[in-house]
Amino acid sequence: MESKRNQICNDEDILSTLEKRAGLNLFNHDLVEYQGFWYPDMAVVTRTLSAQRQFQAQSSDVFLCSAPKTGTTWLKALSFAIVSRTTVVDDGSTAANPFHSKLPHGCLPLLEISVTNRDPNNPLIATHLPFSSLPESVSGCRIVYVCRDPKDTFVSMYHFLAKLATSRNMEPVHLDKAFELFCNGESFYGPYWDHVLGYWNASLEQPDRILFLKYEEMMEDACFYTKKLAEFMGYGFTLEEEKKGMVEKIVEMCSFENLRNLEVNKDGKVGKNGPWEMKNNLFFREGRIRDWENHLTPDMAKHMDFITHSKLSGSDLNLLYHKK
Ligand code: PAP
Repeated sequence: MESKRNQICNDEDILSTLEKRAGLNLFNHDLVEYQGFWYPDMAVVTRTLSAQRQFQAQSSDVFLCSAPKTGTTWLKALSFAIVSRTTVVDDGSTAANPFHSKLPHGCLPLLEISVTNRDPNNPLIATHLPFSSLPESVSGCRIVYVCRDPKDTFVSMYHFLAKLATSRNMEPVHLDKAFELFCNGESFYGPYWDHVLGYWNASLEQPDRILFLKYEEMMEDACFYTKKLAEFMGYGFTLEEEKKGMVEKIVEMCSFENLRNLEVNKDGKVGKNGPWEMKNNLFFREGRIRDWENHLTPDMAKHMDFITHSKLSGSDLNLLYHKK
C-alpha cells in the first residue's frame, strides 16, 4: 500500500516536471516531452507511464508500431485482415467484415490509449510509442514497424492537421511553420528521425523479432509484403490459400481505393463523442508515393533530405525513396 502510494507520488512528480511546447500537433494542443519524444498531450503521457508500469504483454501478442502518417492505417488493415481472414475474407459477407463498420484503427487496441477488454482472438496491438519507451514486457513479442520518406510523412501530417483544425473551426497551421516545426522534431511523436532510428537499430539487433517495413516498398509490391507480414506474424498462407488468391484478396480489400470508398470511411467517425473525435475520411487523402513533389519547394525538399542524411549518418538506413 505504502509503495503504491509512493509510486503515485513519484509519477505525479515525473508528470509535473515535463516540458510543454507549442508544436505541430492535434487540435493545436501543446506537445509534452517525455523520454526524449513529443507526446500529443498529458493524458497520453499519463497512460503511457501507466502502460510502462503495468502492461503485461502475452508472448503471442504482435505489436504494430509506427510514427504517425507513415502507413499505420494500411498496416493495421493488412494485419487485421491476415489474422482474421476466415471471417473478413472467406465469409465474403458485408456483415462479417468489420471494415464495413469501422476504420481499421477501430479493429485493434492502441497501447497508449486503451488495451482493456481485448478480444482474445486478436493478438494485435498498435502503438505510436517510440521503441525506447515500450513497456518492458513487450521485449518478448514480435514487432512490425512501418516508416516512410520524411517528406511524404510531413506532407501527410500537415494536411491531416490542417483539415482537423478546420473541422473544429481552429486556425490551421501555415505550411512554412509546420515544416519548420517538423524539421526541428517538434511534431507529435517526433522527432520523426529518432523514432525511425530506434526501431531500425532494434531490428538490426533482433531481426527475428522486429520486422522493419517501408511504405514505399510495400506500395510497389503489396502481395510480397503481405505474405512476408503474415509469415512474420505466424499466420503464413497455405499453398491452398495462395492458389485461391487469398493474398490478392487481402491486398485488394485493404487497398487505399477500396478502404477510402467504403461508406463508413466516407461518413463515419472514430473516437465518437470523445476529445479525439475525428472523421474517418481524414485518414485517406492521396495514398501515393512522392506526393511531396506537389507541396514542397525544391529548397524545402533539399533541406529535409539534408536533415535526413545528417540524422541517419552512421546507420545504413535509407529513408529516401527514389523512383525505380
Ligand atoms: P495515422 O498515423 O494517423 O494512423 P497513417 O495511416 O499512418 O495515419 O497515415 C496516413 C497516410 O496513409 C495517408 O497518406 P497521404 O496523406 O500521403 O495520402 C493516407 O492516405 C495513407 N493511407 C491510408 N490508407 C491507406 C492504404 N490502405 N494504402 C495506402 N495508403 C494509405
